[in-house]
Amino acid sequence: MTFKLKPFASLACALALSLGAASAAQAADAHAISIKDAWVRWLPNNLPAAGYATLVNASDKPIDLVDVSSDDYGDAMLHQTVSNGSTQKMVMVDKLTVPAHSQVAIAPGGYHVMLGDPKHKIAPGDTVHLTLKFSDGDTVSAPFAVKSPGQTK
Ligand SMILES: [Cu+2]
Repeated sequence: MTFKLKPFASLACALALSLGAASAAQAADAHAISIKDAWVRWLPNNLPAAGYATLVNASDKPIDLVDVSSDDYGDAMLHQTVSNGSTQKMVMVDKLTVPAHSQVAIAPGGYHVMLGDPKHKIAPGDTVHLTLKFSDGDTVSAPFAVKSPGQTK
């Protein structure tokens, strides 16, 4: 197909390819960070849901998760559950660092993405999308499977 292009077109094409190669290392898996096992624990009565996932950093630099948003929820923010003796509370988290060549679990008992103000009816069995923004400038949108309250992973 390339040989059908006029010479200037194939030159432009080759140039685009070589420019693209510069970012190809970062784009080896499309993103330095990949998102695994993403799910949402749905709660009835319009209670906020909680999003969970494992963030895998394939790069050789630490990368921070710096923002979460969703087209499906008006509110999406990273929280951490912390224990104060016998009580637990949630605190806001500004960023979550995923070490180089490592992974971090956003999992029950630790971190969660608090999801409130659903923009449409959401129920177990649905799929919602969260957009995660990282300190390397990358933005990753991932499907999250909506599960019933009894699910733990
Ligand atoms: Cu929370």
